Amino acid sequence: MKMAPILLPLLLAGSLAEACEGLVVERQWIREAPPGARVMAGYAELRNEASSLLVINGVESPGYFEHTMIHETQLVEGRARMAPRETLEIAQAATLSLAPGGLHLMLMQPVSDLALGAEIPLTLQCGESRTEVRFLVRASAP
Ligand SMILES: [Cu+2]
Repeated sequence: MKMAPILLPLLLAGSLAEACEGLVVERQWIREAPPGARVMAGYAELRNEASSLLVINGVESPGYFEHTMIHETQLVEGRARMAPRETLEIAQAATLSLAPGGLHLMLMQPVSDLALGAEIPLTLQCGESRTEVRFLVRASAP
């Protein structure tokens, strides 16, 4: 195992940030988009199993999307509009749904077209903590 001394520092560097305490992500998916699409959206069920409020304050997907944000779709005078959200707050033992027509992860400027069935890593940020989850590219909700 001559490679071990080289690989070990890389593995340690990648795991320096602790995972978001109590965060459980389920049914996560990214809606398939036509080739050349500049904007995609990610959805999931976020559950807080910690004993305190969980605050998510960012999302990123380096290598897959140039720019990512938390968004909320709201009906304003009968029209759907998207607005950025700084944080998602999830009460103890609560589940927050990111779903079409509501809260979502706005995934902009994909580095390349994402094929149906691809698994894309997204990192959710909770203060200094980070949880990486692989989102499946699907045509519709799981
Ligand atoms: Cu959006």
